[in-house]
Amino acid sequence: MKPITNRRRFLLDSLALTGTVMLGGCDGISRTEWAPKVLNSATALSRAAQRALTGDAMVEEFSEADISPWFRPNGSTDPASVAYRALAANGFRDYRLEVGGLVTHPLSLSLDQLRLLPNRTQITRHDCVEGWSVIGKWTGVQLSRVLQLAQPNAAARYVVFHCYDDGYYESLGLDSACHPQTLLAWELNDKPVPIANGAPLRLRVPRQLGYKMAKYLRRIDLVASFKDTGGGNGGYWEDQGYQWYAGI
Ligand SMILES: Nc1nc2c(c(=O)[nH]1)N[C@H]1C(S)=C(S)[C@@H](COP(=O)(O)O)O[C@H]1N2
Ligand SMILES: [Mo]
Repeated sequence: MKPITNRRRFLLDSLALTGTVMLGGCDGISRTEWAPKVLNSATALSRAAQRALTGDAMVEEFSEADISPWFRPNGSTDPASVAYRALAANGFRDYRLEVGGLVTHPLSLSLDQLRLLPNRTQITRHDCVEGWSVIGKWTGVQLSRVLQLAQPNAAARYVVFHCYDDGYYESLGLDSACHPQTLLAWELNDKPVPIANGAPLRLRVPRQLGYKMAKYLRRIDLVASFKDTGGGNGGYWEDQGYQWYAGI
């Protein structure tokens, strides 16, 4: 057991982790929930087919020897927004992840606070829809842990991820959001996530295609529907016609 230092206690208190009973979050999510009505039937079908085959299965995790020498960056690799440039110039010390929408406890989490939550490290394969794959080692916190703190209310069905490269966004159903391999990651291959790969914090959801894994996370919103976000299809690439679930 690590001693609880004053700093650690301060960070924990400011998360309201002490003296609160954590219920809800991912605990109440039905594992048999049917594909939501907002999906077009082709997407709903492929999602149902995927679930029939894999259920809540974990994707394969690899060994250190399998790690790709270079984790090929794709899409945005250096966001130009004023807000992002300011954060990067200061080594992301002022970074906060905002968690809001349909939650009982909106959160504003520093990287130090996120690191105090239980960590998970996983070596997984990243599959881009363009047809290439890379294997990397990611460390972060399970998204389910953060949702437990925020306490989504009963109307919440989806988690929407907003990014610092303005215009990019993504969404997951609560089932994917609560999967044990779904992480908010701050380390790639034992180092802080490089800017090219989504610094300081990016989503990892290795059962789904690369474009689901939003980089440069700015804000996470719990919503009942994503039809009023962006083009209404649940993500930047989905708005160009790509599948929403995008299972691998
Ligand atoms: N914010 C943001 N997230 C993003 C993208 C992007 O352009 N912006 N590209 C996506 C795509 S298509 C892929 S394959 C992966 C690439 O992650 P990488 O740069 O770490 O390889 O990030 C995804 N997440
Ligand atoms: Mo991709």
